[in-house]
Amino acid sequence: MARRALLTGITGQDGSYLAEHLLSEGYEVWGLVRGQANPRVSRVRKLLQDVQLVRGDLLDQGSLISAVEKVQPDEVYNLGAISFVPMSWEQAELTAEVTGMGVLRMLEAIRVCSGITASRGSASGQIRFYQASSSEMFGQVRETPQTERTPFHPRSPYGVAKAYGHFLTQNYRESYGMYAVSGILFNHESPRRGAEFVTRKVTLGVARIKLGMATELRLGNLEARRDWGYAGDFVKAMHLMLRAAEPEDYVIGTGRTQSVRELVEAAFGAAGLDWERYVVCDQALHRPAEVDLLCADPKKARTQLGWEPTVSFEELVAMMVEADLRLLAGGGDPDQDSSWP
Ligand code: NDP
Ligand code: GDR
Repeated sequence: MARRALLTGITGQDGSYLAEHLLSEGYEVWGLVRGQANPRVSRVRKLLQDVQLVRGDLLDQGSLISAVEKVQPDEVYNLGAISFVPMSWEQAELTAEVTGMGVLRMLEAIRVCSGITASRGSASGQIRFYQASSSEMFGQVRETPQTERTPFHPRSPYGVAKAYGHFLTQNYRESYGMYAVSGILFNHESPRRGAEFVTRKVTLGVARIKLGMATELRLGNLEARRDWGYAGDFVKAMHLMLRAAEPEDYVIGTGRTQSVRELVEAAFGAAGLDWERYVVCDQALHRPAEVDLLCADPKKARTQLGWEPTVSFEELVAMMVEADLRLLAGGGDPDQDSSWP
């Protein structure tokens, strides 16, 4: 029988790539969708015809229990979150509820549906759980590069909520013997990345300027450094983690770090433009507390899971610029567009 996976966050970037990967591995894939008329569902239906949908919300415990009961998954991937860091200062409580408490609700849904208690652990056939943890938990980093053992110092309500979900996942593993793991993923991008994140904002900005649709691009802190990889590579690591013999947490990143300034240079360069003529630095886009530097040490994932990134930073930027030039030249609207490349 095909293994069955339930994904929260199916309408997001990672949900789409992970669903494609699991389908290619012969899985039956279910996606949790919220809202009575969620506009992003049509995008999922168009791209992923073989994914089945079930209604539910990370804010609603009963809906998660119903979804797990209905789907009877072998694996649950919790990708759903409020994931845009600046929004977590504006709506800190909602971020705590969705990004933090949502993890508790999903773990409880699995525990209740599996009949697991403190005295009665789960036997074979248990549901395996993946939590989308984040390098934002490292925040003001204590060492570089960051490993599975680097202490956390989150710098945003988002990072704090992710740290809660991370420790809770470890705690359910230790308390109940659940197969529950966290992937501490560094930034990963693609032509399906939300337009609010800096890589996509830059590649869309480049495409608009190149096509004569804009004359400038306003950005915040150009000095921040990130370890940027390709989302299509990173979702494969999620799956490898859930298929490993032992439940363990892993850092997933490329091991290279670039500044936002270098990202901008690469993206404008890929379109034959000089970035200094177009980029405007806007103090209003700086964050109340910044994460200055992230760089992964993915050695554990390489040695234990055999995972390696396949797309370089330069290839990723070129891929995104090309996709956005195609999208906008074809009359597509990145905010409305229902066709994902
Ligand atoms: P996106 O922002 O693209 O997707 C977020 C998803 O969460 C959407 O499908 C959204 O659904 C869903 N969601 C939001 N609120 C709720 C809710 N109340 N109940 C159920 N679902 C909800 O994120 P990514 O795909 O980029 O990231 C996936 C996960 O990985 C997130 O948890 C993110 O925090 C984490 N992460 C991402 C990294 C990255 O670089 N991309 C790095 C490290 C961690 P809807 O359409 O209904 O809004
Ligand atoms: P991040 O991604 O906060 O790392 O979180 P984002 O792309 O938003 O920011 C990266 C860096 O770029 C700087 N920056 C800008 N950022 C945005 N969005 N817009 C701008 O105009 C701009 N100018 C400069 C930021 O200050 C920051 O330093 C992402 C999300 O996917 C999280 O959910 C995930 O957990 C982490 O990556 C790992």
